[in-house]
Amino acid sequence: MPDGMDVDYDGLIPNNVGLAQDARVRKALETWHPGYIDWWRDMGPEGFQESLVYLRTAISVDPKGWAKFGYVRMPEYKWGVLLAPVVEGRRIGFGAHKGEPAWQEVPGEYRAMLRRLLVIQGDTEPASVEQQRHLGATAPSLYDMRNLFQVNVEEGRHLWAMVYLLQKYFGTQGREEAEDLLRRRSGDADSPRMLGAFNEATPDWLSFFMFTFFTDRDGKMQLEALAQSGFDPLSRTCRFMLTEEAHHMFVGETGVGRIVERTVEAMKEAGIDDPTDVERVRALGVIDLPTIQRKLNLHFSLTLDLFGNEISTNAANAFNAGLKGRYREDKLEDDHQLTSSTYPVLRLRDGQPVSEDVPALSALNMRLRDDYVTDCQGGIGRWNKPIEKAGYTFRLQLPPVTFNRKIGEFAGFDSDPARLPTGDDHEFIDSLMRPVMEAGKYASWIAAPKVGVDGKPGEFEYVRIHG
Ligand code: BYC
Ligand code: FE
Ligand code: FE
Repeated sequence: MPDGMDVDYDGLIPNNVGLAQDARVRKALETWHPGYIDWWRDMGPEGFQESLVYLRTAISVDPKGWAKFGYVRMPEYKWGVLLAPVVEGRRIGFGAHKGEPAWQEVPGEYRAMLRRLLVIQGDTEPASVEQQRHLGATAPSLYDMRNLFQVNVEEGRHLWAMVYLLQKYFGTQGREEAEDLLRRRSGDADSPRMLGAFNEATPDWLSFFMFTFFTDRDGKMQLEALAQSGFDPLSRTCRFMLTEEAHHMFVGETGVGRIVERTVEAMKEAGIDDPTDVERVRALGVIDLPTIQRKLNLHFSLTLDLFGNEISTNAANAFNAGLKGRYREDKLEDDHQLTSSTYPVLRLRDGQPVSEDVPALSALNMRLRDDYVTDCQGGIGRWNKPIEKAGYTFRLQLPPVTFNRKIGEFAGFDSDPARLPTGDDHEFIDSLMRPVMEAGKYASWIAAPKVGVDGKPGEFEYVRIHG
C-alpha cells in the first residue's frame, strides 16, 4: 500500500494512489485521457497551446515542497491524481455516523448522493476553463497570462481528481459521468454546465480577477466542506485541491488589488478629487472605481447562487449521511449532529428580508454561505487600503446578499440594473483589453505585482509565446 506521500511519476498519469498496481482504474483513466486532451485542445486556452509557459506542476503532496516550476507546453502538462496523505485512524466527524471509522469504500445507501456531489464538483472545473479560454489574447502582461494558464491547468487537474473518484468507485456509471464531464459546455444551449454561474461569460480581465476572487472562493468553501467527508478518498482529494485553490484566490485578490492601485495612482497624479468623475478617470486609461464596484456586485451575486437554496433537504441529507460537513467542521465545538439546534437565515417575509431561526440542518447552505461572505470581507478590506491611503472616501463594498439573485427566496427580489455593469462599462473595459506581451511590461490599467512568480525578477519571460 502506498502511504500516500510518494508520487509515481513514471506512467502517463503521475499519481500517489498506486495506479501502477490498479490495472482496471489505470486502464479506465488511460482510455479517458485522449478525450480529455481533445477537450483541452478544443475548449482550453485559445491560441498559446504551443507556447512555453512557466508553470508549477504538483510533484508531491508534502506541504513543504509539492510543486516544481518549469517551462511547459500546456497540452503536455502532467495532470496527476494526488491525494493528501492518509490520516491513520480517521473517523467520521459529523452526522448520523459520527464516530465510526471513515469509509474507504462508498457506502451503498449513499451511492447516488455521493455521485451527484462529485459530478457537480467535477463539472465546475472544466467549465471555468471554457469560460476563460479567450482571455490569453488580451493579457495585460506575460505575468498575468502565466497566472491565467496556471489556474486553467490546475482546474484541469481538479477535473482529473473528480474523474479518478468516479472511475475508481462508481463503475460503469462513473465512466459515463466522466465522459459527460467532457461533453457538456459552458453556456451551451443544449448541453450547458450544471450550475448557473458556470454558464456566464468571463469577457474581460476584470471579470477574470473577480471570478477567481469570488467564484474560486466558492470552490474553496465547497472543497472545505467536502474535505470533512466521511468518505475518506474524497476528503483526501479535496484537502490536496485546497492547496492549489489558495493560488487561484491570490490571483483574484491581487489582480483586482493591482487594478485599484493603478486607478488610485492615476487619479492622484491627475489631481482628480472625485473618483465618481467617471469621464475624467477613464480618460486616464484606467478603470474607474464605480465600474469596479458594479463588476464586484455582479460576480458576488452570481457566486451566492452557487450555495443553493436557503432551506435545503439535499444539504441536510448530505450532512446526516456524513458526506459533506460544515466549513472547518473539525474545529467547531458542538454535537456535530445538529438534530436540535437552529440557525438564523434571511427569509423573504411580506416582501422584506427578515432573519428567522430555522432548524440548523436545513440551513447548512446558508451557514456555509455566511462563512463565505466573512471570508470575502477580508479581501475587500485590502482592496480599499490604497483608496483610503490616498485620502478618498470612496469604498468598495459587498452588495446585500439579496441583490441580483436567481436562486432561492430572493430570486428576482432586487435586480436594480444601475448596480450592475452596463453596456457602456463593457465597451470601455473592452477598449482597454489590448495585449501587452513584452516581458516586464504592464497594461495602463493595472499595476505591476509586488513580487514575481517563484522569486523571478520583473523582466522574467513567463510565457515564451512562440515556444
Ligand atoms: N444553479 O436543495 P438545493 C468550484 C439546484 S465551485 C443551478 O438548495 P443543494 C470552482 C440543485 O442542484 C464549487 N441549479 O441544492 C470555482 C437542486 O437540484 P436537484 C462547486 C442549482 O444541493 C471556480 C435544486 O436546485 N462545488 O469548485 O443543497 C472555478 C434544489 O437546490 C443551483 C459544489 O458546488 C445553481 N446555482 O445545493 C473552478 C459542491 N443551486 O438536485 C471550480 C457540490 C441549486 O433538486 N454541490 N441548484 O435537481 C453541492 O454541494 C450542492 O449541489 C450545491 C446546491 C451547493 C451546488
Ligand atoms: Fe478547482
Ligand atoms: Fe480554482
